[in-house]
Amino acid sequence: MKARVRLRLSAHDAHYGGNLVDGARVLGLFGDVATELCVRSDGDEGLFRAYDAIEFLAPVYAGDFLEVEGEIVAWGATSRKMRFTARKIGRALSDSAAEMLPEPIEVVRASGTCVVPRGKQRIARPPVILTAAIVGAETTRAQTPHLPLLPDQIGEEARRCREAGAAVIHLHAREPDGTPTQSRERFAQFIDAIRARTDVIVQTSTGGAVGMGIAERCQPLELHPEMATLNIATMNFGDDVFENRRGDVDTVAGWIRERGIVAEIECYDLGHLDAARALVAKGLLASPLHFQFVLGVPGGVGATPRALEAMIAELGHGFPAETTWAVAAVGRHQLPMAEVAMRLGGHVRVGLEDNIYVDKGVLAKGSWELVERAAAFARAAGRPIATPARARQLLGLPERSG
Ligand code: KMH
Ligand code: ZN
Repeated sequence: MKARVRLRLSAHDAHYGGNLVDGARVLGLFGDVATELCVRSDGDEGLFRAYDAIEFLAPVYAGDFLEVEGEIVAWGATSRKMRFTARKIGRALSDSAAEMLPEPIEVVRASGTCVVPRGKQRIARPPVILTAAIVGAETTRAQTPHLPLLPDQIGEEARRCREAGAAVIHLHAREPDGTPTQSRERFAQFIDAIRARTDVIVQTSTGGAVGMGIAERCQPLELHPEMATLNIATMNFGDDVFENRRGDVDTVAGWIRERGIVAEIECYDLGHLDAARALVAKGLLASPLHFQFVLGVPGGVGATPRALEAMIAELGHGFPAETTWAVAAVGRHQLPMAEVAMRLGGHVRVGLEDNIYVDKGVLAKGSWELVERAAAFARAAGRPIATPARARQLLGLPERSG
């Protein structure tokens, strides 16, 4: 969420010799922008609690035109962390001459926190969609005895995840001995077991396991699931190569689209957003778009807030405004990055596919335990947890009866 003011500083604003404007004047403008952000986010003016950084980068003079921008970059239950920048976009010359600058000059940069007490929050925070990735293709029973493999185990795991707050189940299939499979029949059994117990959205994988062919991977699409993943580029995947050739990606996107299935676009790196942009341009992806930022796969982008912010920033260029995004971080990054995503306004995926530990050295007793943890983060960030029905609305899926 952003807010912006543009204004011209007058002779009244000059405080020091040589027509120099004091830095406090610009901080006052940051305060105005912060107030607008609080009004937009919470329907309340809020209170500015503290700056944690302020940098004065270039002098400001009477006669300068400033553009001041602020953005909420993280949300707590009552805190709104903000980033500000003031840029000089024009200036007075001599006599009545003036010019607009060909390139803005950044004059002040800051970050700080505003607080809106709970009782004054008049606008509800957006709900968070929790996805549980309960099976995967790589996690093994040798790593964790809690991995579900049989239809009844899958159905029970999905039910427990739903109880813990999950609205979506990201689904892979396995043979009873744990071998990954994309068999249509196996998926049908798993989906039936889930449907018999709960109303979650089932999102089938078209990624399968590394080494599988595209046709093999796409068998679950024949079952017309509500959602399916779309993997967007070839990459190293640990010691393996996860092959997603451009022509194949186009084909899979076309199959998903022609069946009316909602795609979840899996992006493991910054450049994958460019690949997605190209698919939008070709008409192979339709709005509303939903992205999964998979962070921390060896071969993809690292699981850091910095990387995530760069990926979110890409969504502001050439993608529809209603685009949604989620984070699935792998291994020990799963829960910390889930919390970051929640505070940045995103959705979250957790589960044994990506991480088997709930605490350092403590195995999660199931994906549901990781969902419980993610749900607690959501509550701490003041975000309601989307039911499957609400998630269907947010993701542009038709309502489902029964
Ligand atoms: N098993 C990974 C190689 C997806 O589900 O679409 C790919 C994967 C992605 O899990
Ligand atoms: Zn997967």
